[in-house]
Amino acid sequence: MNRPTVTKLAAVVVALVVGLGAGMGIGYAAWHSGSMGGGMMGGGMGGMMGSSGTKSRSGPAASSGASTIKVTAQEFSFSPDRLRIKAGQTVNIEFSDAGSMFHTFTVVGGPTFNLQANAGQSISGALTLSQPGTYQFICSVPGHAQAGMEGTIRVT
Ligand SMILES: [Cu+2]
Repeated sequence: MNRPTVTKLAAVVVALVVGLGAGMGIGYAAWHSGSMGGGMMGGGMGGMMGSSGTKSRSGPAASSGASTIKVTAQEFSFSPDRLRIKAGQTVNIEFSDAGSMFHTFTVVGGPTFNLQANAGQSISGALTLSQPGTYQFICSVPGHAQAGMEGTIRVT
């Protein structure tokens, strides 16, 4: 995941080219039906989503009374990209897509937690990480994490 910038750019170009070709339909279907929870995203790496997809959530709905962490996505970064929460504490992640493409906020290696939004949309979900450690979150659109849409959640 942590490649030099030049390689990241190359990866985006490759993803774009592949996405414009045969990858579109297959990648979209694989990504949509695949299980996001276990780790990386199954077989969807070939496609590019463009602006497709709709606002949706996998994981608990926002919890009233929990504190809110706002995370904004754009091409190709998250802001902030370093989050910190307490183990076992439920926080609402308010994910806003301020870019011009479809993006997701997807926790890797933790409980299933995925927020996705088109440009201009925002959506919230309740996130609870009970085990201390450092978790990664990414945009699961193929190529986006490699382009810089990744961050960490420190749980202490
Ligand atoms: Cu993205």
